Amino acid sequence: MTTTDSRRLGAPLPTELMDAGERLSGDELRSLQLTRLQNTLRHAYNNVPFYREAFDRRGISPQDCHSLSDLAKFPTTDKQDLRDNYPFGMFAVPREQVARIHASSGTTGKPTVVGYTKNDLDTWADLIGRSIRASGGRPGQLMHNAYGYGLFTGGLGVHAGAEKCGYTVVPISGGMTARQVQLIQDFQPDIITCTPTYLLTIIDEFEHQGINPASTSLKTAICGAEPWTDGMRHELESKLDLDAVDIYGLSEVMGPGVANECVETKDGPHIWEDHFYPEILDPFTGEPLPDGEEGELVFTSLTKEALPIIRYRTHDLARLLPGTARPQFRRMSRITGRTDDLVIIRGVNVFPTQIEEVLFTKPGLSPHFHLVLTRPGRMDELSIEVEARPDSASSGWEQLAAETVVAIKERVGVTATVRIVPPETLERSVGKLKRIIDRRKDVR
Ligand code: DLL
Repeated sequence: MTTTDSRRLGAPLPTELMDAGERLSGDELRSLQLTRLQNTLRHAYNNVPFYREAFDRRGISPQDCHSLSDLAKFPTTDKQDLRDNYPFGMFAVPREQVARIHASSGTTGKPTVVGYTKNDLDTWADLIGRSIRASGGRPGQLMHNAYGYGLFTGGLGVHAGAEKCGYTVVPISGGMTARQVQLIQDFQPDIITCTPTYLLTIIDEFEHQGINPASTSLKTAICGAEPWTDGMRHELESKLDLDAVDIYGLSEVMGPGVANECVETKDGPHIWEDHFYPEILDPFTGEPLPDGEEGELVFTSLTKEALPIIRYRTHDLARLLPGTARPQFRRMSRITGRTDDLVIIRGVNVFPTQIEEVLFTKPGLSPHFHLVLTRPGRMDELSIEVEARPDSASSGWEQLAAETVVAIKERVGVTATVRIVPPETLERSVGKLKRIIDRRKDVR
């Protein structure tokens, strides 16, 4: 972890550039949230058979919501519920009123389909505008948008918001990295948007071409769609000489822009609570946990028309923290990981971000790594394949690997094998990186 002192922080957003939601007082926010919550519960109950049945089964109706804490009495929703109602069964408006559809890539089973009315697209665009300003961007700037375009919400979501809010957008999408470098050189963008691991790939490409990545015009990187650590932030900021901030979101709740970090504090994303109500639940019992405790992040949409979502279980682990740069909105700690990415090695829980934090403390190691899971006997084993930095002599790798094994044992509590591989040997990310390679099923 970098300390506050070593962080570079940007200038705060002047009040006159804030939108109405950002100017709400805490009391005004809570009263708006309650009205919007009551409307959303009614809208979902009246128009989506799935919610009507789920509420009825629990013997609860929208009229029973008198305060924000009453939300805890309502049932939660999971990805499986969207799959069971594939493709359009969760929509609360006739399909003709749905202006756009996105879907999450279904690695297992059917994809999750989400929809937006024209008003939903407008709200989303405004929240992207708010997120870019919070990141340090200002209307009039040029944005290089390297999130993937298509059914994924990253590319088009960020694009439409930036365009509506006064930015010039270059819709490059992900991949063809040499071309990305050329266009950054030629167009001189102020902002880049992509996953943190794809930004590493872009940095590599600059270095291949003999260009110092710190010499570009870029001032702001808005990175998200996958977990990343302060060590990674430091790597991106120092290599590119810019501010790197965290944008969070998920398709089922909207897409990018559910929460965004403020550049003046860089202390975890502020949740745009005028549109999304967050809760933290114990991932095993489903019971609500108080602010400050780590658990599963759950969201209820407050303004969505096409796909109102009630108590959606994200499977992302985080804590809710008090607001800082926008005091009325709570922050979320940066995501530790997804419950699905949890690896259990001899009873010890491990997330890739914990390993990432340790690797960044070793100057000879690059940020390119993955975790390999095997099961040679009855027990799962973890090995970490990590690239050396180009300036790290191979004669020192054995020693470096041994030191890293000790550091992982001390800081994460797990015994892992560390294999240092030469620079440029591991596969590079073009979007969301899959950190875990599961070879357990290969073993018979
Ligand atoms: O990844 C939306 C997005 C696009 C967010 C671009 C930010 C930037 P999905 O494909 O539905 O949507 O994946 C959502 O990605 O539940 C988290 O597990 C993970 N995720 C998203 N943002 C972050 C972040 C988009 N900032 C899933 N930090 C979420 C950690 C993130 N994980």
